[in-house]
Amino acid sequence: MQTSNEDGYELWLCYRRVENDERLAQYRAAINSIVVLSTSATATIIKNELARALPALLDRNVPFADKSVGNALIVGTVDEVARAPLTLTLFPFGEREHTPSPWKGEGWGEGGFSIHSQQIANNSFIVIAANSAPAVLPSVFHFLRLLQTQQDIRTLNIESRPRIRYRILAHWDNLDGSIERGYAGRSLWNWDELPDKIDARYHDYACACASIGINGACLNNVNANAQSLTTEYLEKTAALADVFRPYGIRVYLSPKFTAPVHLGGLSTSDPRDAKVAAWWKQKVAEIYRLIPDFGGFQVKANSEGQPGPQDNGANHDDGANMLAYALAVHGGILLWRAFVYDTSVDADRANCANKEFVPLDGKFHPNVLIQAKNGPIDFQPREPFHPLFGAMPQTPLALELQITQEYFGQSKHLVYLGGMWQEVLHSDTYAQGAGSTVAKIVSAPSNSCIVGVANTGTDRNWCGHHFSQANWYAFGRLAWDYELRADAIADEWIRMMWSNDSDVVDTLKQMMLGSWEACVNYMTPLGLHHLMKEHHHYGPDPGFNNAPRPDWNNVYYHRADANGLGFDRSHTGSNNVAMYHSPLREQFDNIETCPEKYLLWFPDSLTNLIKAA
Ligand code: BDP
Repeated sequence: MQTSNEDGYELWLCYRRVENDERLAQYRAAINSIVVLSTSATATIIKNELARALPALLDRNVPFADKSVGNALIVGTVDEVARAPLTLTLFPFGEREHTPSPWKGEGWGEGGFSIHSQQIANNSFIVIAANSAPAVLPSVFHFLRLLQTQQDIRTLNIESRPRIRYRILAHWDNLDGSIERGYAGRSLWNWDELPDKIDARYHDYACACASIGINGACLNNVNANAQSLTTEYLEKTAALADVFRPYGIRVYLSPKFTAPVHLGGLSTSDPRDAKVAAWWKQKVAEIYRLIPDFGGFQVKANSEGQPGPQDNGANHDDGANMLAYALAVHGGILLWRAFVYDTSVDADRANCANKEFVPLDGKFHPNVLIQAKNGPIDFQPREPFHPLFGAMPQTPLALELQITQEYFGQSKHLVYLGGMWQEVLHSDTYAQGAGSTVAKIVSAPSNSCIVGVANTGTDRNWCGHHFSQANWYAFGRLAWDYELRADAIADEWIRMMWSNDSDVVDTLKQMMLGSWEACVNYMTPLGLHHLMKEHHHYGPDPGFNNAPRPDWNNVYYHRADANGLGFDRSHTGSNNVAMYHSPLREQFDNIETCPEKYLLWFPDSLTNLIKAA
């Protein structure tokens, strides 16, 4: 790796000499040596990263030691720290009060960690301890982030645990190396060379993900190719899983629903057919033989031409449960996407998912999560939150965000998405009264999950645009802790990536924080949406009206004519407002109370106003 990071390859993991002299002196005094307690593969990664980072940040050698001799950094799992053959009792972990965790019965969950300062006699220690071996890595990165952003580390008392259990990057990568909606080169996964050749970049990718707490990668496009489930490709996937494992990252796949026909020679993919279920059971068992910690499947079914259970007269629950059942015995999860918009269900695409999925609430196997995009149309620059959030109380819902800038000027425009994601996460659904935010709904079940459609590729700077890296970064940070503020995330990213100089930080932050709203204003103001060029989705084309289905036409969405413009989703129109809980449904229904940002999304607005005038 280069150290100047001008080409952006190092992402936010570039370690420059600490510019602030006072801080530098403080860090040098605090870290004389490093003790990494375990000997696992993860520990080797930690050692390598600390060996790269600390000498660069502190501008001097920082040796590794077996035993703490004071003013040391101690790194390990909670158990390792407690058992450490050190001459000092470092930390009273055994006496720690644990609050029940939703998924592990312990206070921090499987990903939680602490970073504490401990003063004993004249010696100070910084103890980094995590609940599980893979979680030690993000905790080390958390500590390095403190140095990169020049925080005061004299008295550290940090505890952190992920609020969402599964934090997954979804790669829309095809097996031929192309990427659907990819703007940063080719796929990182070189299927032709795998499993024999392991590109060093796979490690760097995993390291970057681990540094922000991402713990899953779904490797192939949701518009799936059945070939990814052949033994040949599963062996390639297993090779990637082997690389990612010590970084705490599990792999997931998007299966083609008709794989039993394509690969198994069966005459049907009907999920109610015993032979089909048996085929999947066997296929899943094969996957787990090769990849014992395989994460699960992400499925796009009966959506945009992809096959699914409805092709055979079955429904989403039949399809999802059949796959989920096969995964459950191995501990895998099933992400079933709710991105469906069959015009026979409803002419307004924003209504379709609720109409199809709400009646199925409570019918899914416990390891199924229904995955909805942030908004009900399709990752537009601004949408209200998807009304499925808050409408399926008995089903875990996963939130899908799009990191790749399909509708945001792709790799050409600087658009920082942290603010948008913060807005959706903090949107109040009122499902259980005030305070039922999307974030709370998503994080409540033990199988909580957030998925981000990745923006990575083989471009040297990974994301096509240095500033697009900030969106990868913000996704990971928010997935870990949705209470983090988008501006604080931008601040730390700028400091890590560019500089701690206040002029640089202030200038870049201003550009980043204003960029999303600017994008909304020049692309989809006041709730107008779906105005982009067909197919590639770059640039405006409001007059487009030649698509094979009405809801792929831009005129269908803006409805501009001599009388006004905007989509009528009020009770006089598609009645999409009724899918929201009170008081939102009344608020959105009325032009007087509808937030301005949704003026052309919900109410029978300007058309009526103009008619009335
Ligand atoms: C749309 C994309 C399309 C994806 C689809 C999806 O234009 O390429 O396949 O979403 O999420 O935004 O399945």
